[in-house]
Amino acid sequence: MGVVLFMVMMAVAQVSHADVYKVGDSAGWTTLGNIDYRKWAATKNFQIGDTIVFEYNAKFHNVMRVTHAMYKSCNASSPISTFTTGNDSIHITNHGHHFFFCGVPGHCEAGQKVDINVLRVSVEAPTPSALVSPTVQASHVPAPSPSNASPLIIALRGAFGVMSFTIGILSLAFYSYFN
Ligand SMILES: [Cu+2]
Repeated sequence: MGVVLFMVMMAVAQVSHADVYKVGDSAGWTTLGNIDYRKWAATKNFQIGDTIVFEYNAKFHNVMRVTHAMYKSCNASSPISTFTTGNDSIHITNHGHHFFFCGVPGHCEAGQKVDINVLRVSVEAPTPSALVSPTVQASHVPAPSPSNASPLIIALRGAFGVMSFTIGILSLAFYSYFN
């Protein structure tokens, strides 16, 4: 059962962290406005499962995924992959650094480069309590008697606000039905 619980927890954690990040936010992927993509990336907590979106005018820019060495030297000669649609979604499937720059001559040098670093350890732990107000969790969810609550349910209630809220409602219904 511990394994099942762990898998459920992982699934919930994964789902709740599938965020979409548009590089440069409203400015997008550009050389205009001297956007500091390093600064942009520094404020994000990229996770596996997230999607990175590069939005740009495909006439003037592209996206190349490159190695660290190529990234540092703005060497566009042999990218790992190249994206050219103007609205490229890159799905993050592994930890570590993901280096991207624009392969149009001069653009990387002008700062059109970004390092998407997916940390091995989550900086920001899942905060399900933020989804359900503590008041609801504390006062509206009745504590089930030991007889009708399995350890799994108790564990899930403790671990995840949303789940515990749902389970709480269910046990409340159970409670009023049988009492
Ligand atoms: Cu460019």
